[in-house]
Amino acid sequence: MSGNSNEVPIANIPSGERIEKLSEHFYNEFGCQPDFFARVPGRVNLIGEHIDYCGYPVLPMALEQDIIVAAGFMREHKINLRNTNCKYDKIDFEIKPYSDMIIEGLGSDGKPFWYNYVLCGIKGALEHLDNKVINGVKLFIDGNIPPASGLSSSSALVSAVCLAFLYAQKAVLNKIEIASLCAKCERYIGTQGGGMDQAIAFLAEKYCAQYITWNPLKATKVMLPEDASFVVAHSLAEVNKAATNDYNKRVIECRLAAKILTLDSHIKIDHNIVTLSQVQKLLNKSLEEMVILVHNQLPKDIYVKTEICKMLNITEEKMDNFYLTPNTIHLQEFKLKQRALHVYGEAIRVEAFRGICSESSMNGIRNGSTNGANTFSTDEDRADVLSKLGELMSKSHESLKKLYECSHKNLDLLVDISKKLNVHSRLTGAGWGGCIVALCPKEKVKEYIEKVEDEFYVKHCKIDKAKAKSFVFATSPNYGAVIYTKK
Ligand code: ADP
Ligand code: NG1
Ligand code: MG
Repeated sequence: MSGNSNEVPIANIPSGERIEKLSEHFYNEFGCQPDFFARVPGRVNLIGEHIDYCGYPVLPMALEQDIIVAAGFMREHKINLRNTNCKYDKIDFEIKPYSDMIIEGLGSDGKPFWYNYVLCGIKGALEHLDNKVINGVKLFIDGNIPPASGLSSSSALVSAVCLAFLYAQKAVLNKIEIASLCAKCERYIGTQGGGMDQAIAFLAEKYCAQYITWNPLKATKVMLPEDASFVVAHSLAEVNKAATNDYNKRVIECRLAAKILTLDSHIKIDHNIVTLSQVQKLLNKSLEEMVILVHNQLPKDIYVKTEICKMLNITEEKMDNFYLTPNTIHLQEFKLKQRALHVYGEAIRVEAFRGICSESSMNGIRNGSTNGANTFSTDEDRADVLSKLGELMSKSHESLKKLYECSHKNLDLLVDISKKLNVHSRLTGAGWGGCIVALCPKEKVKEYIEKVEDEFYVKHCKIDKAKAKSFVFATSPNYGAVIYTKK
């Protein structure tokens, strides 16, 4: 690896079947070898769901699964785009100024075209470059992150393309800058994401999760207990987040709750308040006090649009133009109490999770571990740490299911099956389908996976055992984004 540790690392092209096959695809299509590769991983969020866009810290780690883009320079200012998976159409386009790039359109399946995620990455790069392009690019994409499953395949795609395009223009960006740029440009797909996926994509490190904080963006290592293993299991329900308004509706509900919570504060209304964390700061209250405040100030289960406008002293037109997104403008009812209670509760759980990890890591060092990974003096200590972390994950799932209403019956079933096996788990990513992440003692992983295969995939989903194996896997923290090139 080379370069400053703040910059995206540049490494030699690794050998291996995946890169060789991708190069072969590239050669067969374009008649030349790729000049370089950009690799960006997917992620699993351990805890801190739906709170990044409220300004609260989250705790994800990078997966081994990734998007790899093989890239070749081209003199014409064009992009030739291909994918190793033939379900994703070939497409070529001219590079236009970013302000002329309109990213829209849904396929017959109601989802955005796959190349719209690519265009998001290109548009973001062009904006950063102020449209100064040196090279066109041939791009061949190869991905193995289960798509539309809460493991951040979309952000890996947007980020890998943005990184490849910037590298082709010889732009040097540090990890923080490019993570922020990618978070911003993925919003062109239509969802108001918070930035967690792009942050971990660039700031991840092997062997540890990251505690990610915002404004300014920062990642702090979190050493996980050595005996803990994280298992990801797919609910078999895929959901494209830009195809529905569920995600944006939650973002809006949180923003409206934030506005209303400032009303009674006797502090002059600050019109820049957008997030629930800004309100907490403004009111100078603890997270626990914010929970009480929500119960007092947002007592109703449902707030209607006209009522919210009255409370905020704004017209419906102003609400449409300044508060709502194109896909939420028609909404009449909002659940403000439930969403705000989830956010403050989940922020408390993230702090607790991180605290337990760092305390047990300190104990590990005291007990002679050299790398800060957490080892324990007794089996009881170890079981205690894992069960405390696990309980936080179970509570997170309950809150996402009941207060945030973003679970799915298959996710709930996976969580229940796990619970019966004495394993705590929760949905990970945006939800409404996708995956659970389970915390399992290392020595129980094989048995746990085996049982989940039997109980969920074979018995409930009627899938044969051999196929079931592809839907559940144990994972450990992996590297972030990298450029591979010949040196
Ligand atoms: P996720 O939770 O995986 O990020 P999203 O709904 O945000 O789910 O994004 C999923 C979309 O990303 C897919 O519908 C597809 O358009 C795109 N995508 C993901 N992986 C790939 C890939 N390997 N090649 C092309 N497009 C992909
Ligand atoms: P996924 O499930 O990968 O689409 C989304 C958001 C995150 C975060 C989580 C919920 C994007 C790109 N990602 O992730 O920012 O809010 O949901 O915690 O919008
Ligand atoms: Mg996504």
